[in-house]
This record gives sequence, structure tokens and C-alpha cells, in this order.
Amino acid sequence: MSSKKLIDGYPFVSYTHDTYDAPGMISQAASFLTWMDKRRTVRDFSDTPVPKEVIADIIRTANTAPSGAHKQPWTFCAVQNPDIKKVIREEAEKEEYKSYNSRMPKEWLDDLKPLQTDWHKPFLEVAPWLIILFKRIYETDDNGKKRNNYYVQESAGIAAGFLLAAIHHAGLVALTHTPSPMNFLGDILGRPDNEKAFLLVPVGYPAAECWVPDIHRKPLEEVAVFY
Ligand code: IYR
Repeated sequence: MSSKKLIDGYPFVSYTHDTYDAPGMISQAASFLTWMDKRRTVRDFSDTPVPKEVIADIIRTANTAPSGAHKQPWTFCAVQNPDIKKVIREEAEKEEYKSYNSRMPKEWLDDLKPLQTDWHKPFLEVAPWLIILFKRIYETDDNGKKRNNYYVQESAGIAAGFLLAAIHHAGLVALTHTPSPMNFLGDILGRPDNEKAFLLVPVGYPAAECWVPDIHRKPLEEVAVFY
């Protein structure tokens, strides 16, 4: 049963949450790890359609992410229109061509070799959906006054994590794509000045033949320090 009260005039609701005893927790944590560890970044997509309602719920899930002062400083643009996807691909490939051929230093190109990426981005047209996450730097209030958002980068990053987990949970795959610079996305989608493209995420089924690099995650000892 939920109950409500005012604290200093502001509404609060009582909160309860599923909790577990130690063995239950151990089992929950381990099974979530096993399941999350199956997620891989994919570049070989199928063009099989995905219902809009699924994408809507994935975005609703990302929208549950915590954010600075609960400003939810994000806008998710979901594109399935083939004409728009084509323009996004063309513009992304223009930038990526420049990046791979002149902007990225040799060290960076060498670091990417195990992933075998290049400037060609066919997945931007093949994947049934492109979700473009825009971070919202500021809001404009009713009087036209700019109000800054807080921890925008962190908030957008956490929302992106939730988005990827929701995609994985729906049995779909995604790519965290960051064509650089990304300003062309705001232009193509006609986004307002307070929104800056943060991440481009193609979403869909994996292709019938789908290859991912045989890379491995660092062991706990390398990424965690217990005090
Ligand atoms: N944005 C380019 C290059 C690229 C950069 C990193 I760091 C990657 O992890 C993968 C690719 C591209 O999308 O190809």
C-alpha cells in the first residue's frame, strides 16, 4: 500500500522494493550478470521490421534513468523512415570518411583494427530503427528564460545504458555509434538549439550471419578495488 505526505510542502510517496535474503541476492546478481554479459555490440543487422511499440517501451525504459535534479535532459528521436535513414547514412559516411582518412591519428586507427570498423556505415540504412539520443543542455521556461540542466553528460550516459539494457531485454541488438562530429543529426532531424546529439543507436535483429570481434571483458580484479 502506498502512502503520501508533504515534506516542507513537497509531495513524497512511501517506497517499497523487492528485497532478497543473501542467497536470493547472490542468485539474482549472478543471473543478471550472466544475462548482461551476453550483450554484444553488433554491426551486422537484419532489416526485419521491429514494431514501433517495442521501440516506444525501450525509450520509456531509458526515460526511467536517474538525472540531475530530475530534469531528464534528453530527447530520443526514433527514425524508421528510409529516406531519413538514407540521409543520415550519407552524412555520417562523409564525416567518417574524413575521420578515417585524415582526422584520426595512427594510434587510434591501430586501436580500432581488432574491431575492423571503417567509414562504411550500411547498418544506418539496414537496421529497422535508429534511435538518436540528444542531450538537452538547457530548457527555456514560460517567460523565455534559459534554465540550465545539471550533469547533462552523466544523465544522458546513464539513460543510454538503460536504453542498451532494454534493447537487450527485448531480444534485439544495438550499436553505440558516435559519428564525429555529430552536428549533422540535429540539422537533419530539425532539433532545437538546446539539443546536442549524444549517441546514435541502430536497433534491430542481428543478421542471419552476424560476426562480432572475439574480444573479452576485463576480469573483476582489473576493474574493481575493494577496501
Ligand atoms: N566513430 C568511428 C570510429 C570509432 C571509434 C571508436 I572509440 C570505436 O569504438 C569504434 C569506432 C566509427 O563509428 O567507425
